[in-house]
Amino acid sequence: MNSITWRAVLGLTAAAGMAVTAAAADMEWRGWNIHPDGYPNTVGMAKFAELVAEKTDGRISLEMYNSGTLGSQPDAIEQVRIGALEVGNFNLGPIGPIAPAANVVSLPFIFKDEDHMHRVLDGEGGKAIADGMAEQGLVVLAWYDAGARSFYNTKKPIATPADVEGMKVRVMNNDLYSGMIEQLGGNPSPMAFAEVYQSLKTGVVDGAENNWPSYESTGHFEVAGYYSLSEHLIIPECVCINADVYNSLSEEDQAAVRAAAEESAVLQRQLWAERSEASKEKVIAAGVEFNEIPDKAPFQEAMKPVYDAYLAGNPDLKPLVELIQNTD
Ligand code: BDP
Repeated sequence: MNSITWRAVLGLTAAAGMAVTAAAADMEWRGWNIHPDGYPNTVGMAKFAELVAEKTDGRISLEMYNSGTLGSQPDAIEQVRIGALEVGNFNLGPIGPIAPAANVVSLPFIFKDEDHMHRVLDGEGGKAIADGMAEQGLVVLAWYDAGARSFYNTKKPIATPADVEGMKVRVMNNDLYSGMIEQLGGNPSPMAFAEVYQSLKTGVVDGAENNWPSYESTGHFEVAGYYSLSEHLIIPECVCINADVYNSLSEEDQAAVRAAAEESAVLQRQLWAERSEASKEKVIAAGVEFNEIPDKAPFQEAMKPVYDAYLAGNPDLKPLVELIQNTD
C-alpha cells in the first residue's frame, strides 16, 4: 500500500475513534531484539510495543521477537533496512559499517563517560548520526543505553595493552573493532553474539568485550573469568524503524510512535543502571576476578590509529569527531 492510501486508511480509522481498539490492528509490525527476557532492552521494547498500541488506539501493533530468534544482528539490520522487519533494537556497532556517521560512536574512547554520550546524542552530534542512519533506511526513534564495554578473557587480568598481545579476541562485525584489537597486538575475531559462549568455552577465542549485563546474561562469565575494566567503547543503541514504514505514517502516528519509543527509553535507561550494578555484583559473587585499570592512557594511545583509519576513509566526518571531542 502506498503512503497516500495508508493515510486515507488511517484517517478513516481515526474518524471511527475508540471503536477501533477492539478491532485488529491496521498495521502489524515485527520487531527484533537480541536479548533474553528480563534484560533492560527486552523490557524497554515490550513497553514500547505496549505504548505504540495505546497511543495509536490499536491501529498499530508490534510483536517483539526476543533472544535473536529472527537472526543475527547484522542480518536483522538488513531486514529492517529493506522492510522485511519493521523495527529493531540495534547496537550502533554493527550499524557503523553501513552508516559512516554512526560509526563515529565506535571510535575507542570517543566518549568520556555515559553522560557525555547522552549530551552528544541530545545535540547536533545525535542529529548527524541519526541523519546518516536515515539515509540508509533506518529511522532512529530513541536511544537506549548499553554502558561501557570492557575486556574479559579466559587467561589473565588485563592491565596494559601488552596483556592483549597474542590474544584471540571476539569483536562485533566492524572493521574499527578489528583494527582496535590489532593495535593492541591481539588477533581480532569478528563473530555473531550467539556464537561467543561456545567459542570461549572451547578455546576458539581467548576473550571478548562487553558491558556487565551482557557478560552476565550470556553466561560468558562462567567460561571467561577475568574481567578488566578498560571501558574502551561506550556504544549507544537505538529503537529503529524502517524508513519507508515510518514515512508512510500520518504525522500524528509518527509523533505517537516516537513518543512511545522515548518513554520506553526512560524506562530502559533506569533499568540499565540497575542491571549494570546487579550484574557486576552477581558475576563477582560467582568468582569472577575483576580488576580496574586506573591508567587508561596507554590503551588510548595504542588505539589512536583507529581514528586515522576512520578519518582516512571518511574525511568529511572530521568535524563530527571534533564536535564530539569538544562537547563538554
Ligand atoms: C551487547 C549489545 C548487543 C550486541 C552484543 C554483542 O546489546 O546488541 O549484539 O553486545 O557483543 O552489549 O554482539
